[in-house]
Amino acid sequence: MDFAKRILKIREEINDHNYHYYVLNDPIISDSEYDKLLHELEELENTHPELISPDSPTQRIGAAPLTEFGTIQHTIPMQSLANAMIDEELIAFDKRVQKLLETNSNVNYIAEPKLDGIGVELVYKNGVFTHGSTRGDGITGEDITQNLKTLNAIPLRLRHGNHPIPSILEVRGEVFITKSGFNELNINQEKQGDKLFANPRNAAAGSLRQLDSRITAERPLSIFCYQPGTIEGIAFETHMEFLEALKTWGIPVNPHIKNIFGADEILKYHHDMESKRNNLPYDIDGTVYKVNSFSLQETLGIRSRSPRWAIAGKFKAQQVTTIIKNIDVQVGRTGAITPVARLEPVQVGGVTVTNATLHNQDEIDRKDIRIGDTVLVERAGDVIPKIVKVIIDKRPQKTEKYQIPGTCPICGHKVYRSEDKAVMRCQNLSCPAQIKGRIEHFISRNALDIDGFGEKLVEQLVDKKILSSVDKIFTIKYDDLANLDRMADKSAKNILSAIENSKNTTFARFVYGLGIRNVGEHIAKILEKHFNANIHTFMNAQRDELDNIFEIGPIVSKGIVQFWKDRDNKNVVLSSIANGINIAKPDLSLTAQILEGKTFVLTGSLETLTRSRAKELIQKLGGRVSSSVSSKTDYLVAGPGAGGKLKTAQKLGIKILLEEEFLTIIYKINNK
Ligand code: D41
Repeated sequence: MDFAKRILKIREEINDHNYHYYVLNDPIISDSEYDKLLHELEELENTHPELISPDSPTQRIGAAPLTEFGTIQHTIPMQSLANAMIDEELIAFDKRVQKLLETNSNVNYIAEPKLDGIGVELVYKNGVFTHGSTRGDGITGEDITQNLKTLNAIPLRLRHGNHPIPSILEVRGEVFITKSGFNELNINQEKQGDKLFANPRNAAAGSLRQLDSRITAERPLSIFCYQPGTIEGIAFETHMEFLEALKTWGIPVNPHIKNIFGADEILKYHHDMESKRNNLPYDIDGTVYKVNSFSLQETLGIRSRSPRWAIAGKFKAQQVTTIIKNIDVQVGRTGAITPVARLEPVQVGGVTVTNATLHNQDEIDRKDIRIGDTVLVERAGDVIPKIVKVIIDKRPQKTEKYQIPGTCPICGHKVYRSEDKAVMRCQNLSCPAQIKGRIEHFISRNALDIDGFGEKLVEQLVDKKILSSVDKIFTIKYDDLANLDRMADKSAKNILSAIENSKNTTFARFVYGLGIRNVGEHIAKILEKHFNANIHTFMNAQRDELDNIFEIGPIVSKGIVQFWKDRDNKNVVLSSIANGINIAKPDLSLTAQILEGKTFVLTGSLETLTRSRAKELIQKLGGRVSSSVSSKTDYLVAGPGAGGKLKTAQKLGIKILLEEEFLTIIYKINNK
């Protein structure tokens, strides 16, 4: 058999099936048959790696994870859309277009559903997909080529239809997740103990933002394209011709797009789509109307950031009334207390809602929400709807104003309200609702940095009640670990030795690890200096002393005092010390504040230092480390793989240091 021929044949078949599925919306084989073809191709390519080509369907997945996204300039800015909230504004849009075009006849528009997804741009050079980016600020987007390649809906090579292949094709579209794909994704997230997505749009955004495209590949993403960018090698007269050409090239276009004339048909399309919206397999939040003729589009032009030839008609948020059966209080992983209304189940926009978030006490007071009230709820794309207002006429007799309890519903400790925010918080280090998150933070890289102690291990140890607070980490015994599922003798010993090593730590790491509200790494370092690494004086510090520390404001100091008011938090620290935590005095040889006032950004990979160690060194020398480059940056330390940040720094004329140069500075100071 001729392997080369067979490989080409299967690739073509797979591409054909993608075309039938995503463009024609009419699949001709089952998912399992499709998988079989892909599998056969993989095997053939494995045995003949010299025949692999970059546009083979097997090459969608498996690219190495990135450390950050690069940036891509859009050759033509991605504009915004003006919005019409009510019918009259759609009519006014059509009147304006007629007036500007000096015509009384019905204008030809293309009507499109407005997908609630993530705007992207795809670039094809001579028919080959080369780049893909997010919308960003419309001028510069993030380079998400690797992630977009994983979408079967995006052809890696354009099909030869009845239009020639342009030498350059930039096309814009909306990446989305279907409602059913979203539900399945959330079921999986829940199974794995991961955070649930609030709506399909967030799920699509989160999936496209993965640095590891192998995660993106597992998400049920799809795309519909709707707008040209730069096109070279072929010209179109109308928007509809362009959309038709996209389909012949194998690029998906929404099947509900329609050719229409005049304001009456705009309104009819808008109302039709609004009534269909709940039956569509994906979320739409309105409709879009574009003047069909490209030359008329040009005549109309652009005003500030949106074209005069297009408008979006927004749907009204979907509202219904129901009754609040009860109000519960939930404690998040960071201790935030959120009141949740339990509703009489009701259908809104095709989904059943049973809960609504009440945000905080201020929101409850402002709307005077009470148990037993009949309320108007609104679903704006989110699964968790909002309460718009109380229908006061329907309020039963003898209701009471609702007040969030003053103690945590999980651990019973007092809850606090931060000065700047309306949110109440439980600050108990050992609150069962927060303990997993607190432990994960405590052992994380920039805190105690315990190697090999992953999320799954924390989960098992908390569930088995071996860990009920962070100090218990230091009393873990070999048997505690060895008895866990899939724990090898060697791993158990490694973890114990990592725990042992972590006991020699610094004040700043330890205090940061405690997760005191608003005490990040930088503040922890300031506290270390001020208290000369004495944790006991820190635990007993009063408001006025903290307030007087330079760079520490009232919100931070209030949070600290509240944290230590809880005796159990002090006990956790004392027990950690009793179990061997040793807090080192700051390293005086490095305290020359030679980098005082200098801001550093680190990018790319460093070869002799870990990022957190580099950060520590800079901070010890009085410098600051920031995560993004701006005109305030003094130095960019760039290692291999540096991308967007390096470019920005070069543009801004910021001093760039290679790792070696950076180390020389540190080394010199260290030897003074
Ligand atoms: O479906 C959409 N979300 C959609 C968005 C669409 N069908 N067409 C669009 N057309 C444009 C113009 C006319 C400005 C090129 C858009 C958007 N813009 C858009 N979406 C978000 C910002 C801009």
